[in-house]
Amino acid sequence: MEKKNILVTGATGQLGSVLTKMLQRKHGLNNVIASDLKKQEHFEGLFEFIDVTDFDALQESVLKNEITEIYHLAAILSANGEKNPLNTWDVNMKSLFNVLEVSRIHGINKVFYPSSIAVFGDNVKRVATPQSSNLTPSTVYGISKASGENWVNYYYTKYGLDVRSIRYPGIIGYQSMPSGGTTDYAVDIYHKAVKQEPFECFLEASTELPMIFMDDAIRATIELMNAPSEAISVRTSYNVSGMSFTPKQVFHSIQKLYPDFEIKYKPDFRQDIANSWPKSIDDSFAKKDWRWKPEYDLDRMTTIMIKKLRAHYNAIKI
Ligand code: NAD
Ligand code: AKB
Repeated sequence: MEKKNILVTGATGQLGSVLTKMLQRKHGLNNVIASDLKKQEHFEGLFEFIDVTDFDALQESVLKNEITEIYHLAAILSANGEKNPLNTWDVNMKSLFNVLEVSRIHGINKVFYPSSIAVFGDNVKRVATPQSSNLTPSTVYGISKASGENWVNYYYTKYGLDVRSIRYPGIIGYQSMPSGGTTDYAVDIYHKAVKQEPFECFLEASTELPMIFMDDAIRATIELMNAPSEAISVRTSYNVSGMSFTPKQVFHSIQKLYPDFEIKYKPDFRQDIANSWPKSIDDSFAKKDWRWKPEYDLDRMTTIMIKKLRAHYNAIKI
């Protein structure tokens, strides 16, 4: 296998903490540099504090570590992003430009850039939203991701930089907590069920959104990054689908294991964001180009989430 030195930005986050471990398993502990503004308590492996909006800091790490591949995950997500829109734009775009420029200048082989279902807005078909839709996002986060998709396409077309991207649905996993997103409720609800606490949901019972189990999200990322370049026909960002459900449906799925579990609905500002997003995604390009196929539906995911979180909370004796 070709030797890679991989840099992950935003490696302490919900996705980054799990993806970093997977990359360490595949490429070796000494070939993956995790970076973020903050560090996980018991992090194992190589870690650097890098603010990705600082070009010099990023460049120094790339040169020192002879980086060949970058997974650029650092970002401010949809709900937090609305609290300070100009700062969100600044962080999300500046960090992306720094990654693209450093990659262009120093001949990085491959870059991964995550986009989101947040790129879609009111002007799309809400069910099985097509790959090529009119993007009119409702949040600054979505605007930054839609712009980012065009910029990665620009760097591919103009400079031949091999950037690959997925429009993730809401990611659900037991390994890490989400922060500042609109789909975060779908992780929190499992923690509350296992701790046998009632759950207050910030979305209405019938709000259907596209979601994906962490294992599927990680596998999609690795499969896209391993796909032969000539198979990749989408150089903005691929629609990828896992499952779709409402708060009421995930509640009922959990109730099969916790019949006394209780939920209350108290929608807040995140309801408007969720209302502007698709209910489900058409991922036929990903299926055709790199044979994408999700493995988890709602009930299968629920069984694993509950089993793993029970073990976690038993170990720390709640
Ligand atoms: P997260 O908020 O959990 O983690 C983001 C990380 O980026 C944080 O640890 C934060 O400290 C770091 N960060 C922020 N600003 C930084 C900076 N200037 N320099 C360095 N690090 C900085 O997010 P996540 O859920 O892990 O998402 C990772 C990526 O995947 C993001 O780009 C996000 O837009 C995308 N995505 C996530 C989801 C999801 O449901 N989790 C869905 C769609 C897309
Ligand atoms: C969010 O809710 O902001 C993220 C996303 C779908 O991009 N989870």
